[in-house]
Amino acid sequence: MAKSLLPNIPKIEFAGSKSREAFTFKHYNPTELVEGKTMKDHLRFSVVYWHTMCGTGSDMFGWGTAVRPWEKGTKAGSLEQAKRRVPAFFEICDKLGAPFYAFHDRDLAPHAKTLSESNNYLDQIVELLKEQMQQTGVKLLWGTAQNFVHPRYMHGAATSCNVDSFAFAAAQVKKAMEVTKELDGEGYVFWGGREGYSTLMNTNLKREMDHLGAFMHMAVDYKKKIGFKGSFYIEPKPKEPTKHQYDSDAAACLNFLREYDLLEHFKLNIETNHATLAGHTMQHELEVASAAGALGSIDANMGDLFLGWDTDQFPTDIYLTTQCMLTILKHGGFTTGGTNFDAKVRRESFEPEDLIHAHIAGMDTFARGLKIAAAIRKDGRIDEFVKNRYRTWDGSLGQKIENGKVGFSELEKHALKLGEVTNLESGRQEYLEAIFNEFI
Ligand code: XLS
Ligand code: NI
Ligand code: NI
Repeated sequence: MAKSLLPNIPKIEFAGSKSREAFTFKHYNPTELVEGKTMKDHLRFSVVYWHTMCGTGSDMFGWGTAVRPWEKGTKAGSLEQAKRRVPAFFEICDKLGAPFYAFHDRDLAPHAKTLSESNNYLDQIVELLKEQMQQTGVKLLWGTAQNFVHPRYMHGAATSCNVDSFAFAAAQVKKAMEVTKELDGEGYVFWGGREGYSTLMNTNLKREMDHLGAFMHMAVDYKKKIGFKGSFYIEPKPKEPTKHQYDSDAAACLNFLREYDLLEHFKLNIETNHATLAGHTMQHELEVASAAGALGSIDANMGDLFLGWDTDQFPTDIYLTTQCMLTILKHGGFTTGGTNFDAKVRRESFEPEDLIHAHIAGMDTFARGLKIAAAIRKDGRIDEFVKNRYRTWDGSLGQKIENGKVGFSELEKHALKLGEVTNLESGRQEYLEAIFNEFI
């Protein structure tokens, strides 16, 4: 056994809601059955490499604050630093009992001077990942390419005005897909961090969207070519870093996928803070994705509604996680997707143990959300109300409309006969909100 890099952190076990021990789960009990399936299989928790290993706590106004003993003596941005992070990361996943993780190519291994050298760095880290995955049993939920940090992507990657940047992005995604396949990843994510614009003055929107469509088709072709069986996801986000991103929300992504004939190849990876930046609730985005049969995975975090940017906080709001789990359960649960903590500790939470507290908080909050959602479903009053609310549609007229058997003329005849609509009923929002609260 290698030496522990977090010697003060025990293996985190379920201790029940009465426990006062910090390093225990109060609600996440991986083997507990909910609706006939274990919590572990429902939630499919995943730890992200980028925030967890590479987050320094720096912001626009201040240097990094994070203390990471495993990096001691290494140079920032060096391959040696990247290598030191690997065992620390898997120790964290292992101690949390998180079954999955996710990465960007360039947060595993640093940028090098040339593409082939960068690929070589990545290959060296992939070997270490394989060893750790083997030892711990932690699996890869998804991989992705970081096509937004380097200056070559200043105008975008797949939507750059410069064709060489497009080619570079393609090469990077190609390699990231190969690596994801090599590590048996269950999915691959596309998040277009710079696929948008900062002003329309200099932008040919139509041409950029066409290029993005072409890029995605190339990715689909390459997926087939290498026999990668995982799911492809697009992750919507409306802005930041650009003023407007083309994948702005679930509806915009679905329209893009339909317009470019890509819908059958992609699902969505929905992130809470991105939903709120788009002016939607997380549950709205999940419902839109689910309605199109495209709910794939979630980036579990939450934002601060007083701040206008992606604060990527750990999800600790029980209302939020209950709403998420209600929609996810209704959708039939995850298949290749999971609950991926795309979240970072606050700048002031600078100690290694804060990474553990943060994940315990997120995992317990989702476990509670799952249990509460299951209880609300079992109670059935809310579902029954919704079903009943539409019951006029179950009558002969409603059925004719739903089956495309009538048009405006027949409906006019019906309306003339009615004189007025006299059977309207209350929406009972406050009553339903009170029922929801009974279970919180
Ligand atoms: C950034 C995104 C990013 C994606 C993966 O806001 O959430 O981290 O999840 O590229
Ligand atoms: Ni994300
Ligand atoms: Ni984000």
